[in-house]
Amino acid sequence: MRLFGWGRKKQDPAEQRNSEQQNTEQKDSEQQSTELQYSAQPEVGQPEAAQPGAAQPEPEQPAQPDAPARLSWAQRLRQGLAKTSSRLGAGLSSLISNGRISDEALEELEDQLIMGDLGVEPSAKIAAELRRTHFGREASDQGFREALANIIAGILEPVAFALDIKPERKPHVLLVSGVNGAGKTTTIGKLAHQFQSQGLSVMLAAADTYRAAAVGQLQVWAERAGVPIVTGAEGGDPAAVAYQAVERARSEGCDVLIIDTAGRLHNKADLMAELQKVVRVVKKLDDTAPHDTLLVLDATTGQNAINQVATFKELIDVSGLIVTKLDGTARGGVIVGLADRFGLPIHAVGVGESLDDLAPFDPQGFARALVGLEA
Ligand SMILES: Nc1nc2c(ncn2[C@@H]2O[C@H](COP(=O)(O)OP(=O)(O)OP(=O)(O)O)[C@@H](O)[C@H]2O)c(=O)[nH]1
Ligand SMILES: [Mg+2]
Repeated sequence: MRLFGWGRKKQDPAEQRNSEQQNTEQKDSEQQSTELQYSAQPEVGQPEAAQPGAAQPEPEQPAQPDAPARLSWAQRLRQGLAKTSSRLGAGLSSLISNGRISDEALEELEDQLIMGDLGVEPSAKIAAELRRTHFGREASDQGFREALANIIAGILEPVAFALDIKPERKPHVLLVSGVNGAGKTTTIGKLAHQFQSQGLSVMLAAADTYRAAAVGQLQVWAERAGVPIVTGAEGGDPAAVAYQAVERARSEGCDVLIIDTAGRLHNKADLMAELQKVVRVVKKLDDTAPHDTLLVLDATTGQNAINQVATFKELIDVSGLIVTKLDGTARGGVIVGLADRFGLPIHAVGVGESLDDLAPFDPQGFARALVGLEA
């Protein structure tokens, strides 16, 4: 069963990762720094500051039924990308002011794309492709944007894969990783809701035992989505929580188990050891699990998201990405860089803080929104 009921099916993970590895090994070796930098978002409930029993941060309430109609996810994405597209848009309009595409114009475009967080290499590729197809030719503003959107969509299409959930695994295990504040817990709530509404039975596992408020946050999302949750003691062993959760999901015949993990530990080595232990322990019960290892990335961190993928890929066998906060950032162009550099599936994008704010990754829609075109 596929999340959202559409989208291409992911390749066999082993096959996917082999080809992806070949594709990126060279690029990885070119990477200057893969140091893990944490999200720019303020940390919710620092471990030192949190007291047992302290009030849990209250996540935003879902929209009321009688609230004014919310924007569709595509509108929110467009609004979120407006900052990028208006910057690019101004650049694009000046490029074709004399009706033709010049050398200077293409150089300017490349700079605009880099500033739009698409990354140096993809920006150069896009400009080169436009040169090949449009140099010296007459172009209208609309036509030029269409050409640009098509080239960008061409980079994104190979990575747009829906999550392919196999309920017969009972449970299909999703391990969710990412730096602190990336949006893991929120995304898990949204995923649980999506799966539930598709008729799947879902269970959550609160394997972020490091931060005092983390379990409470996941509990709130479990209630909203109406799904059971397995928790452990604060400061307890996250791998033990994951193990119990797989056992319970199995005994209750659950279709999907989603495991939340810590985004920040004392240091990177601890984070690595903890994630790897969770994977090892889950494999004791099912050596094919976790069936998806998702890395959640905060689009507002821009190019740092690239470093996060490189780092997590060293720690765990990342099978796909979910990019959050595209509703409010001028840095959404980073998705193009992620697609170009890693070729990892991008399963979905976060476009807000409510249950319904997880959208399938639509390369055409995204590319058009990025350059300021209607869907
Ligand atoms: N605007 C917007 N905010 C989001 C989105 N996804 C998550 N957030 C917000 O980002 C903040 C951090 O989200 P969490 O889900 O707690 O992040 P996390 O990765 O679990 O963080 P840690 O548990 O600290 O590692 C919260 O305030 C969320 O409401 C999104 O798609 N759009
Ligand atoms: Mg969390």
